[in-house]
Amino acid sequence: MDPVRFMHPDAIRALFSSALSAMYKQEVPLYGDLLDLVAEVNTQTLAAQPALAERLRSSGDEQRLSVERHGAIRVGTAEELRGLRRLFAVMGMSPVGYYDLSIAAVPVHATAFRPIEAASLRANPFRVFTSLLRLELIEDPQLREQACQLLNARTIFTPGVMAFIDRHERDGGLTDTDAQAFVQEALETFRWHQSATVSAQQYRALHDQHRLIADVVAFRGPHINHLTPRTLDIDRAQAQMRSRGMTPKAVIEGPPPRQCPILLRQTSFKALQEAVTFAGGDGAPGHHTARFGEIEQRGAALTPAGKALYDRLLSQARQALGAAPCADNAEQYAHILNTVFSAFPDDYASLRTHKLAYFSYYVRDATKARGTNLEALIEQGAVGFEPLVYEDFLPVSAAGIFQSNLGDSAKAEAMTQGNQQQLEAALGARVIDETTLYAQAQAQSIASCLHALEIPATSA
Ligand code: OOG
Ligand code: NI
Repeated sequence: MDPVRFMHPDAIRALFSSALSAMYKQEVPLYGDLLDLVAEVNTQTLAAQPALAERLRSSGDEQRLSVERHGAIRVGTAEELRGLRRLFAVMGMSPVGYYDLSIAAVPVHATAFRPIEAASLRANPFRVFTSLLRLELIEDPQLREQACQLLNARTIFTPGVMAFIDRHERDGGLTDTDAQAFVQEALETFRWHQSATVSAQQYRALHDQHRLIADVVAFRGPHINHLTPRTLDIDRAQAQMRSRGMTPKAVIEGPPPRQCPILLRQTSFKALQEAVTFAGGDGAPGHHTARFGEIEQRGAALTPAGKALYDRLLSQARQALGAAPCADNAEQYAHILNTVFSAFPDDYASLRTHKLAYFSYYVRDATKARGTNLEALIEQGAVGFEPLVYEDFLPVSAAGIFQSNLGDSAKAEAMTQGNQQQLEAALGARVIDETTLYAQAQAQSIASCLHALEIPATSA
């Protein structure tokens, strides 16, 4: 008998990510325009920078360019979050990192489901930023109770997808046919529902407490709220959004443009106002604002020391600006950010020797190797290094993305402290610490260099 053949989780993830993109393009046609814009900018950038084009070709990143994306959803209960953990596990995605958004008065905390192995990230890096509403932050007890009831009354997973998840957990995988069907069923959880589950009046009450609460509570499921392709030139893409009928958010989140990009820069077109119908006798028409399109440009992953320097400089820049970045001070903010970040070394050699970023090491020329010391091997040209790409998110940037899509007026003080244990209890699992993943990847690359050069691991 033939052994059962399972589809690789990386392949299921690729299938799901492209099916989700197709669905979202249909739901939000402007996202399709964003994809076109990004493809054009990427083509222009590659034509203008042959060295970059060559680097992407040789690393195999060129093909991956058009499939790189992340998405985001927001759920309301522990049960929903736990279900998502099991659903994403089928596609080889694990919860990584803890993000506290209450720092920006958004009543959620979050994790990102993503592949963690280098080979899987290379195969398809699709990730989903997943937020859990913190119901305890709803002040009005009656409204909190009502939200709770609405959430408990809904089921965001189809019976079909649950059956496939069970089968995956029982058998250790899904066959090709099952995987295809699983993807179709899984899409239903992410689909937009034009009819709200609440009356216009209930919607208003939830919305007035916080726009995000209405978005999570008033619908049948956690519709995907954006997808994010990768651009090679985010400044150019941002500048061209308006000519394509998109309203860009005022500033690009993250570090300023640099020779050696670090972490993550992102921007979005602002959420669209969409027609919805409310429950109740007359199915009253109304509107809801939640869904948008985003673009991202990723750079080197930073060590804790590098991240601390980044955080310090970012808050220094914001303090110097004296207000939250917005359309009126965007130019000034860009200027301040550039000036302040001149304190962050901008060449890979310094980033490495100051231990600010993580790197992957590789054998460049084994014939040049003399001795066993890693630094000496690098100097001799025997071993080379390249930055590890940052695969995660940034809390301050995420808060900025949330804010600009919830209406810029929603700026406020931190509501409370993060509570990672609470998120993990809801998730039914610990979140993986992202720093550990980068440190491991770096250590592994060093180990395999030494192995290839036949140097005992203990001597470097
Ligand atoms: C998530 C916002 C965060 C990002 O890229 O930082 C995010 C949301 O609006 O639900 O997606
Ligand atoms: Ni995003």
